[in-house]
Formats: sequence, structure tokens, C-alpha cells
Amino acid sequence: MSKPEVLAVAKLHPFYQKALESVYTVHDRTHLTEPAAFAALGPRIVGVAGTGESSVPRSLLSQLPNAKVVAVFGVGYDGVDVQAAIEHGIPVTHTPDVLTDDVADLAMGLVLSVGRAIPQADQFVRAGQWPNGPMALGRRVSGARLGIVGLGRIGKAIALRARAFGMSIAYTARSEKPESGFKFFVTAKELAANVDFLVVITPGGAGTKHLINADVLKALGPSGFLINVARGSVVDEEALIEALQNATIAGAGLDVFASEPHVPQALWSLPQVVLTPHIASATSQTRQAMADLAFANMLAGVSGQPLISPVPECMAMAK
Ligand code: NAP
Ligand code: 8YV
Repeated sequence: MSKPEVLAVAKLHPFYQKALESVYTVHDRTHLTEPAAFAALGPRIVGVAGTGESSVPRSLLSQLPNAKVVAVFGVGYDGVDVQAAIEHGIPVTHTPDVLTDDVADLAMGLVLSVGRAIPQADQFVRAGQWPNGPMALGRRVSGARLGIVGLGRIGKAIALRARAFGMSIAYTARSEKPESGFKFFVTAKELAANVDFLVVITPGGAGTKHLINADVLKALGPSGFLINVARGSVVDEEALIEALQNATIAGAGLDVFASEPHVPQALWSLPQVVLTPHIASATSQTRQAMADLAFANMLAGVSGQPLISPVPECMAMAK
């Protein structure tokens, strides 16, 4: 008997790909590589698999009359047109919680990296510069003021870690969270003006596009550092490059970029910037847990069972 067919809309992590292949025939991006042939294939597709950065537009969903679920390998799903999916009766799932600790770990890693110039120190030793004299001094992290833009699952996990470093914590979000005990600022600009490290960890998409703009960076000031582990779209990348080049801010730690996997050359040459290639959830343990959860959602969706982790907008469809 032939296997049910699913569509991968991006190159999937091997853990997820392998799990899907054990049950389904997986069509790898054929909607992009063979759009004409896809017209015949579309009605056979029962599920869509993607990553947190994948694009699932209305035009694709309308070609999938028998799809029962979009199972995203990632907590972010800003590339999925969720409203269109709901209108087509296709619930969307994601992988929250299982990656929270890893992303918070990397955010703190970037705080330490930029503050204490750890990658630069490594380069300094490897380049044989130590015998010529000491490195420039770093910026103390313990006891510094941390601002978190987005106090959700990951934002709270970052706060927990920062507490162990004796940092004071303030945040902004769509709504105040009095139970957190942290100081709330209504805008990112006000928050930036009152912290040493500003960590961005909101969802991407239209609601947060360029939330961190030239004004916010100016408010962060010449001794402030920006960390972005959210989405490239949340920060105005041109404004950030300008702020770094003009020493409007002290430095930046960036895991995400506007046009991944392409990183502007202007960032490569700036010594006060630490760059990582979207690796915040990239440990074997977490990628396995994400694959397990995404696969479980695919199985549940295709077989009409209750979904394990639907996105909030699709909770009502998930029962
Ligand atoms: P979450 O629990 O939904 O938290 C999101 C937070 O962002 C909430 O506190 C929310 O505020 C806040 N927020 C949303 N829109 C905002 C706005 N316009 N202004 C200010 N704050 C806003 O999500 P999570 O699990 O922590 O994940 C957050 C994001 O991290 C994901 O969506 C993804 O884009 C990114 N991420 C990146 C990586 C990576 O590899 N770099 C890995 C995982 C996740 P309210 O609480 O008031 O609603
Ligand atoms: C992943 C992410 O790198 O969960 C997210 O939103 O951005 C990351 O965990 C990504 O989804 C896998 O490509």
C-alpha cells in the first residue's frame, strides 16, 4: 500500500525528515521546484512540514484541499499565513517549551560574549597578540542591568539565568506581567534607555517588524549592547549597522538576520559584534525533542487525533 503524502516546504532537519519518511512519502519543496506538476500533487498532500522560518502562504494553502495540519519544527511560525490556514480548515502546530532552555542559554552566552569579548579574546591569543600587551578591558556582566524585549517562555528563562548573575531585570511586552516582579516599560525605547544589555526575544512578523529601530538604539546608548535571538525582522538591520559604525551603541550579539543565511558584509568587519548562524536551539538533544514533537503533531493532525501543541490562534480548531 502506498504511503500518505506530505509536503516539506523547507529543507528539514534530518531527525524530523527521517521520522516523517518512516510513515509518509515526503515531497521536498516540489511546490517550488516543479510548480506545474504540483497542481496534480497538491490534492494528495495530507500534511505540511516546515521550520520556524518557513513560508506557508495563502497561495500554497489554497492548493492543498486535503491537508489536515501544518506541523512546524520551531516555536516561531511567522512565515505561516495562519489566518489563511484557519480559513482553509488546516490547523497549525509548533514546538514550544522543548527549546526554551537552549535559546535562553545562547542568549546569555551572547551577553557574556559581547560584554567580556570572549570570541575577540580567542582571536587575540590565536593571532599571537598577547606578547605585545593586554587586550582592552571588557564590560562587567554580573550586576549589570538587563532589558528583555518579550517576556514570554524564553524571555522568562533568560531572566532566571540573569538572576544568577545578580543582574537587575526589566522588560517590555504587549502586556505587563506584575507577577514577574520585574520592572515593566511600555515601550522598547524606554526600556533601552534604562539598561546595559537589551535582549530581543519576541516573535517575528508584522506585529514586531523593526520594533528595534534607530530611536531605540540611540536610547540604548554608547555603552549599551544589543542581543537579538528573536527574528531578523524585529531589528532594523540598516539602522543597527549604522549605530554600530557610529558607536551609537557599544556592540551587538546576533543569532538572527534579515535575509538568512546571508549576513551583511558590513557586520563581518565590525570587531564589537558577535555573530552566530541561527543556532539558539541547535543542540542534538533539543533538535531531537523538536523533531519528536513536530512529528507527533503531524501524526495527530493527519489521523484526526487531538493536536499536541497547536499555535494559540488554532487552539479552538485543535479539539
Ligand atoms: P512566547 O512565549 O509567545 O513569548 C513572546 C513574547 O513576546 C511575549 O511576552 C509577548 O508579549 C512578546 N511580544 C509579542 N509581540 C510583541 C510586541 N509587539 N512588542 C513587545 N513584545 C511583544 O514565545 P517564546 O516561546 O518565548 O518564543 C519567542 C520567539 O523567539 C519565537 O517566536 C521565535 O521567533 C524566537 N526564537 C528564536 C530562536 C532562534 O533559534 N534564534 C529559537 C526559538 C525561538 P505578551 O506576553 O504580552 O503577549
Ligand atoms: C529553529 C527557531 O532554528 O524555534 C524557532 O522559532 O527559530 C529555531 O528553533 C528553526 O525553527 C529550525 O529551523
